[in-house]
Amino acid sequence: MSKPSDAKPGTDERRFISGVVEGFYGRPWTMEQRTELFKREQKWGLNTYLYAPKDDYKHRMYWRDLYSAEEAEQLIALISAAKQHNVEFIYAISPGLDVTFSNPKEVAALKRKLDQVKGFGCSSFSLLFDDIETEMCPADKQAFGSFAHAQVDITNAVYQHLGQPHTFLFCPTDYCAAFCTPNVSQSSYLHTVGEKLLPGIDILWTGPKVVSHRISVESIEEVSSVLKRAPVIWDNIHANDYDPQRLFLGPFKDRPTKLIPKLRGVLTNPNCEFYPNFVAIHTLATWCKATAAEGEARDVEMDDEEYDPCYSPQEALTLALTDWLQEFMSTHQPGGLKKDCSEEEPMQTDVGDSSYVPGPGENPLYTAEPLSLEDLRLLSDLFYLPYQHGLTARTMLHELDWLKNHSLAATTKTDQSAEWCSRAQQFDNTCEAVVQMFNRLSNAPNRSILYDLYNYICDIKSGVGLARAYVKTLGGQAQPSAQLMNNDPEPWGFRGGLSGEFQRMLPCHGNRDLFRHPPMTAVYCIRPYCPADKVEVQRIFRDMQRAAVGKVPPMTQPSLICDSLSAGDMAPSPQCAHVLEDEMGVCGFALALTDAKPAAAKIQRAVSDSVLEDFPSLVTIQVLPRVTDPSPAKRMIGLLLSSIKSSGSRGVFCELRQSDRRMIDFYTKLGSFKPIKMAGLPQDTIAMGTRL
Ligand code: GDL
Repeated sequence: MSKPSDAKPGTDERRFISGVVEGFYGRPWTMEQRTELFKREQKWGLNTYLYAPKDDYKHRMYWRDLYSAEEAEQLIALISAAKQHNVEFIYAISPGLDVTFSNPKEVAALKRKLDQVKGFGCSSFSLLFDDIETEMCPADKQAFGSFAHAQVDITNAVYQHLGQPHTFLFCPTDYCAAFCTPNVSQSSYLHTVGEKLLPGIDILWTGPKVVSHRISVESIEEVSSVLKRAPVIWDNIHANDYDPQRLFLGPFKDRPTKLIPKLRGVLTNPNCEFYPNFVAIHTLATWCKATAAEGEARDVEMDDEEYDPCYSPQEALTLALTDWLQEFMSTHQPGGLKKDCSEEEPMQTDVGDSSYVPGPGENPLYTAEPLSLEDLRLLSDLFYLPYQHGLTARTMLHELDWLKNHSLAATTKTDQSAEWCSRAQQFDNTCEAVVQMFNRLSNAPNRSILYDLYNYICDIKSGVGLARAYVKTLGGQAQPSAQLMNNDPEPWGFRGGLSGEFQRMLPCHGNRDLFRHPPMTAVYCIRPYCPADKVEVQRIFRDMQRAAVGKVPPMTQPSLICDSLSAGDMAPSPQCAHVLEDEMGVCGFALALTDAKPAAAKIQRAVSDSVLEDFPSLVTIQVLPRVTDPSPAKRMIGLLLSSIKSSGSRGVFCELRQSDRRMIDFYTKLGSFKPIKMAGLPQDTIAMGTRL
């Protein structure tokens, strides 16, 4: 057995693997784009590129076929470009569609192919078994105890054949917790892989799901103990190959930096379009560097699970967008304008006749303001992350919803209120900002980025345009145009193609909006709160605080008496706490203290005896916006109030931030809660109470 090929004793033998996996379905990147990627990786401190384009013929479907002389030349150049930029090139192959594991000829074919690539100068390899049929053929069933045994056998053989490369990655078929039967810790597939795969082979893992919303330290500890090694995360957070209308320009997030020492590495499998991946890769690089700040920051014990002292997604995004803005201005790319554009110059730089000066009475040259950082922020907000829209997008959806529900058609009033008009105007301004962003993007000198973004920005411009026109008709400012009313609309009047049509025929459009989930099909469970719920309750509390106040950091908000309950600093009274669950987990809570005094004392708030006489108990309730049905929250508060009453209490009160319109609405609609006067209430907060 030969020694690991490129281990450099005392150097970076086990350096953290960080970089990009080109592992999506669809058109692979070009050699030119990949070389550009290596440059960027080097500049930003990332060290690895995993070559795994699903629809590259010879990576997967025709994995046995050797490369032609011409292809070989290209791969040799690519591998050497990676070396030049200090990026480790890992060549991956996916034989799982049709390999017969037990046939020695198949094993030989695999070795032959990888030997050829080794001959191109590549010294790191990977075998991928994701997205394949799990049923073995009869010959393999006879030869192997299980699918895991078959995969491990061929992987170990190839790894040894190649001389135990320094980096060798294996992608299991069960590559995320959701795929494990019955779960990670009891998966016999993963246990076999963990026990039998040679220790020098690292294992790829996408987290709890294929596209993981969050990846927790606990989940990685669990899988590492089964795999007997720290995994390399194959992160699909920015992958968009599953939906042609989506693109992800938000920051790498919801992976605590505490994960870094628990992982062997992270590779992001980003958007299919090469150029828009600037943010995905740049923010991953910032995240990977977060260990540098480790020492003192790690000592800070933060209660907020989501707060990461070493990494701020918003700051990382700003850094990325600031650099990206420069990139938009660059003309050094295929199809870019030949001439640098300064701010004063017209953007339409027709190289052939740039000296044209319009005469008197003629059209002035078309001019456009240069793209700004704010434009890019807006763009990122509109195309944010798979489980979250950016702030502006959320605000627009929220405002449209409000405008719709509070328009004349929805109320009995005869005139749109001043508030309605001002919010409609604000909505219109944001729509206009989207249009302006589109115009400035279309004029950016870097055409390569623009062309990758074009379909997406056109689509959002149309979507926003429709919403804008609708709000105008609600406000009575515009008559629906002949085009809108027409029975023979233009094709853009029926968007989304056949797939869109199928979606619209399914209940609730067959999907779950990030903004609003279908309420009717959800089943809710209300159960007593237990100490293990503390973390989820804290998360909901923080999420809702952020959503209510936008960008204001939670610590700068005034303290409310009930905060210590929601934040888990004080335990609720026995039998006076419930949580609400739906199929995705805990989605709400209702907590109470039969005696509010200790909670008030904790934040040094003097509540008058007369208030406490009438309302001695304290309640707090929160429900995530995905619960659009108000009845579960009503039931929860009903249960809570009856427990408080049976403890002998005469009344309850709650405190609310003015910004928390949803909860104020909720209590108001209950009818029994009325605003109460309370001395010493912080600014912008109100108190409501009810007798029992
Ligand atoms: C997957 C595929 C990946 C694809 C991604 C997102 C892995 C290991 N495999 O399951 O090729 O791009 O989903 O659609 O993630």
